Amino acid sequence: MEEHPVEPSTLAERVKALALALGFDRAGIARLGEPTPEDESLHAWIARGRHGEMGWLARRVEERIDPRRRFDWARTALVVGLVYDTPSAPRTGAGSDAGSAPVPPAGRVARMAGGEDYHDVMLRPLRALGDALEPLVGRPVQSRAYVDTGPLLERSLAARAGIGWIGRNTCLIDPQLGSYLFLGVLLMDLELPADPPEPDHCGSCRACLDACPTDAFAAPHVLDATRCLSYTTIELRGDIPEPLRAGQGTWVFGCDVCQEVCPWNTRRRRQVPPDRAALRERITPRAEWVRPALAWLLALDEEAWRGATRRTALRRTKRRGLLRNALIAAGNSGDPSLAPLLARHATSEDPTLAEAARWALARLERDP
Ligand code: B12
Ligand code: SF4
Ligand code: SF4
Repeated sequence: MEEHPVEPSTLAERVKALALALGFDRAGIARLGEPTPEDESLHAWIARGRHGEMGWLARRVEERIDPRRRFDWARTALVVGLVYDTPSAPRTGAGSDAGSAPVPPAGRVARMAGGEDYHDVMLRPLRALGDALEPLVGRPVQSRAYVDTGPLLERSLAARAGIGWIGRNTCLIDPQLGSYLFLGVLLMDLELPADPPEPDHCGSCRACLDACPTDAFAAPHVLDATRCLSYTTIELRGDIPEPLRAGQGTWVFGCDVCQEVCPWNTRRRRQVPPDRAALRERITPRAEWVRPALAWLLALDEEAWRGATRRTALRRTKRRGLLRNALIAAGNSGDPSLAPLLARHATSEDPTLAEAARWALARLERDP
C-alpha cells in the first residue's frame, strides 16, 4: 500500500497535542543540531569540579552534550513540561504529633519533592507517547524517554524546543508558567521542525544571585553545585560543610530560594492550566511534607520514615540523610525545645549524625 506521509509541521502539532492530552502542561520540539557554546561550557564546569561528588555527571559528557553520539537515529527531541507548584498545593500542615506548642518549629522541603516521585509520574506517559507515534506517522518510530534518567542536558533541550529560556539561576523558565516545571525528553527519529526559541527575559534582574543563602552562583548562569543546598541536602552523603550550615536555615530537602524570588514565578503562578490535572495531582506535595515539624523528623524511626516517604523522591537521601539535614535545621531554628532530641542524637554511633547534633546544640546555645 502506498504511504501517505503526514506533512512535518502537521505531524509536529499532532505530537505536541498528544503530549498535552496525556497530562503535560507544555510541549515543544527541538532539533538535535550542533551543540551550542553554552552546552560546551559543561566541560569547563566539570573541569572546575563544580559537580562535586556527582561523579556520574563527569561521565559520558560528549553524549550529554549531543545525544546523537549515542543514538545515531535520533533527529529531534520532544520536550515536555509539568508544573509542580500548584495554587491548590497545601501551604500549611504538619507531620507532627510532637506537642502542643502553637507553632512547632518546622523544616522546609523543596516543592518538587513532597508528592509522588516525578520521575515515575512522567516516564510512563512519555513512553506511552513514544508507543503512540507509529499510528500517527504511519511507520515504526524509534524513540527513547528520559526524565532526569540519563545523560542529557534537559534544560538546554527545553530551551531549544522553545519551552522557555535558561535564567541566571540556571533554571528553565517558561514565560507563562514560570520555572516550577519538571522537564521530560523523548528522543525521536522523526524529522520535524523545531519550535522558535524564547528570548531571554531576565533583563537587569539579579534577584536569584543576590538571594542564594549559600552564595552558590559562581557567575550568572553558572552554579557551583557543591555550594547549593539542593546538592548538600540531597546528593552529598557525608558531613555538610560547616560554612554552608547556617545558610541552610530550616531547609531539610532541596531549596527553592532562587526560584521563590524570581519575578516570573510570583507573577505567573496562577496561569497553570486547570484542565490537565491528572499528573499534577500525583506530584502535589502531601500535607505532611509541606512544613514538616522538626521534632517529628528528628524522632522518625526507620519504619515511620519508610511509610512517610513511600513513592516520593525524598527516599533519595535515605533516612540518615534527612536526619542529618533536620539536625542542622534544628540548630538553625533558634528553638531550644529541640535540645533534648538533639542531645539524643549527639550520642549516635553514626559520626556524621553525632557531629551534626553537637553542632546544632552548640548553635542553639550560642544563638537561642
Ligand atoms: C545535576 C542536577 C542538579 C545539580 C546541579 C544543578 C545545576 N544547575 O547544574 C543540583 C543537585 C544542584 C540540582 C539542583 C536543582 N535541580 Co536539578 N538537575 C540536575 C540534572 C540531573 C543535570 C543538570 C546538569 O547537567 N547540570 C550541569 C550544568 C552545567 O548544566 P545546566 O544547569 O543544564 O547548564 C546549562 C545552562 O546553564 C547553559 N547555559 C545557559 N546559558 C548560559 C550562559 C553562560 C555564560 C554559561 C556558562 C552557561 C549557560 O549551559 C549549560 C549546558 O547547557 C538535571 C536533569 C538533566 N539530566 O538535565 C536536573 C534538573 C536540572 N534539576 C531540576 C530541578 C527541579 C532542580 C532544583 C529546583 C531542585 C530543588 N528545588 O532543590 C534545584 C535547582 C538549583 C539550580 N538553581 O539549578 C530540573 C529543572 C527544571 C527547570 N525548570 O529548570 C531538572 C531539569 C530535572 C527535571 N527533569 O525536571 N540539580
Ligand atoms: S537552590 Fe538554593 S542554594 Fe541552590 S542555588 Fe538556588 S538558592 Fe542557592
Ligand atoms: S530572579 Fe531575575 S535574574 Fe534570576 S532567573 Fe529570575 S528573572 Fe532571571
